Amino acid sequence: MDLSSELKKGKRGAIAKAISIIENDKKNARKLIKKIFKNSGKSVIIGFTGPAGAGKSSLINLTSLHLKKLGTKPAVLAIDPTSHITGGAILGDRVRMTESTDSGTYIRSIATRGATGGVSNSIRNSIRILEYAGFDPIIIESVGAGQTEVEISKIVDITVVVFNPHTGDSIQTIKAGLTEIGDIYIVNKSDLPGASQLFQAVQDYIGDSEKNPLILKTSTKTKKSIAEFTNLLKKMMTEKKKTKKETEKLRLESELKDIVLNNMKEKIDSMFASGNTFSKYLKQVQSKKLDPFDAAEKISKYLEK
Ligand SMILES: Nc1nc2c(ncn2[C@@H]2O[C@H](COP(=O)(O)OP(=O)(O)OP(=O)(O)O)[C@@H](O)[C@H]2O)c(=O)[nH]1
Ligand SMILES: [Mg+2]
Repeated sequence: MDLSSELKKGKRGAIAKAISIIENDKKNARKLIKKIFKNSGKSVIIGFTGPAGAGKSSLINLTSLHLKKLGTKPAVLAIDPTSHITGGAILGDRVRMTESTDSGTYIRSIATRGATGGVSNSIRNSIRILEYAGFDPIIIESVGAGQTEVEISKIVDITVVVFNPHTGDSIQTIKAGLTEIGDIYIVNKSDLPGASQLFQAVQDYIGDSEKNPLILKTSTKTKKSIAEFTNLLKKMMTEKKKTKKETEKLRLESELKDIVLNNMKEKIDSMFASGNTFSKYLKQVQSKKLDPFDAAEKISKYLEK
């Protein structure tokens, strides 16, 4: 049986294989996406982001269980879980997420470091794989920092930002841009001292935000507000479904632009690397036989071929 029909049945082995193809095998990834593209773009994508160790995985674990009880079929993609200091986080994630794994939530770590063709490319297509396998919502966990984060925020429908009172840099992180992206802000580890002050600080920082996001205090230890949070998410999912078709159109527009830009960049890079065309015109410019504008135009014509 071929991979896409195994995927359709939600077979775990097939999902793992398909995502590996997406990550490592450009040619076959393209073939696979061709088969499954048609009905994609319907599942709601929820992003959990925030500083390392804030409790994202623990929260996702409990939330997935609740979401399942509410009749949905969640899957989780953890992005670059080894990218921060503690390392070994993949194992940590597996341990912390075992509960939801046992209940049938699919969890997968994907690396974006060194990924070819852009970070979002592999995330977008991994989402398509999970969607084809019947999952909705698809939860993306990422440590809130840098370019990856910006790219992820273009892909998700609902953004949950998680803070905790134990990271000294929390307020710094709040200032550093996370205030703009959240639909829901979580002050996790509310069982620990400092949670109320942090809650207040978050409220102060995002109080004027246009999105008018919600702020909740949770604890995965005492399970405080977990059910409330999940119900809220479920409600938001229903709302986002209504506009998903339009959102998907815009996303496809930016994806197509990304791919075209990327293809052009590859072409240009390989032209620079191979030397022939570029150095031919460069020499003519350097010997003043050709001006730079004419040379650039000729090079562009060459690239169009
Ligand atoms: N006291 C307390 N500890 C928590 C709570 N939630 C998570 N933790 C602990 O905080 C640590 C980090 O939790 P994770 O869920 O792995 O946090 P994370 O944000 O996914 O971390 P990274 O993926 O490594 O960035 C673990 O030791 C958890 O047991 C909470 O509500 N209260
Ligand atoms: Mg984690």
